[in-house]
Amino acid sequence: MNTELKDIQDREERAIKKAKTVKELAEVELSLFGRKQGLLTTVLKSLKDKPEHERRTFGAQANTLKTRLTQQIEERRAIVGGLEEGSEPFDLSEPLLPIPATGSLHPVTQISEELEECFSAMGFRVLDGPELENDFYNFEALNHPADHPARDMQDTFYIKDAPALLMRTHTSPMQVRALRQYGAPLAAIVPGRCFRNEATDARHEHTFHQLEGFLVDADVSFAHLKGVLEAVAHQLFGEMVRMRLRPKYYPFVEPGVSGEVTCMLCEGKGCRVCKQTGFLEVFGAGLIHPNVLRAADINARRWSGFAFGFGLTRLAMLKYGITDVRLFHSGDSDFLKQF
Ligand code: FA5
Repeated sequence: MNTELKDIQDREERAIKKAKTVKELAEVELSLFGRKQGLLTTVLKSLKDKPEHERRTFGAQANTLKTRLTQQIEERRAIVGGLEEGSEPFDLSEPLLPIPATGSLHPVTQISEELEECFSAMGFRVLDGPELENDFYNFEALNHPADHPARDMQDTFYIKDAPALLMRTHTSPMQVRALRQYGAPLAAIVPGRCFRNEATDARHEHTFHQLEGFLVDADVSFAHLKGVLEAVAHQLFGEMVRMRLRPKYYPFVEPGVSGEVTCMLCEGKGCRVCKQTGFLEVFGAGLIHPNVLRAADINARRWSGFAFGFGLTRLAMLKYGITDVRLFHSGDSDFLKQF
């Protein structure tokens, strides 16, 4: 390489490496390629004065150098480009700043875990069941034959081209599935997601969580059911909470009740959420209908049982003072950060 070009290469490569900011780099670039006084511009302009035999080699070398230096400037600009003027280049060995606090469990998961612990201590096993159910387990086996008007109380989402499949409307199908699998005696709870075709409001969502519980044994009575539910209500909300049971029709229990606890949002005074009653319905319950035991291949003369279904989402509303159920699935991080 021509010595003049070699000198420019060595000196300018050092200048490019030394540049710590975009501004310094722009100065090097200008000194090299500036239109009027740029070093390489002047060299290339001087080509025409060179003798014919030198012009070709010198021109080729000068152009190669121009490409090489332009490329190095671009590479250096990518490195220093993101940095503030005057700041040091990125130091990979620098220790990390403290990482902001990680997330927390969703309030429904928290209440579900609390209940799982409470029921496990009473000897219930914890089971899981399918969210995509079939008509038999969701309705038929639970004493809702086809065309039974009680099906209208739980409309849901059906699967196109598979009319027997539906999104489960409650966790009760697991009563039959579990009894078929494990037989009697059995005590189990099943927390899980349920779906209903609802006109949503402050208390109703199309997707919500329930926690099913059932116990099948010899001579199970309504008193056992009441005792277990009261123990759970006190564990969750304290000894002061009042629970009331009112008759309610469910085809799969006989007798059936709706269970309500003091509305914590208004402390029993009456509000929008409890519809001014001072109580909020949080579960359905009753003694398991013999037809359900038979559908689960259990001898209904020998065994009896109780079952209940808690609205987990409603419990979380009560416990944490949440006034609108639609917040749970809103994805609002300000809401979630509070738990
Ligand atoms: C049932 O779903 C019955 N499977 C419960 C049951 C189990 C009764 C075992 C008897 C024996 P119900 O439709 O009432 O019942 O719902 C139970 C609870 O789920 C309600 O008390 C309520 O807290 C909650 N729930 C029901 N629908 C919704 C909804 N759309 N949004 C939020 N929570 C709901």
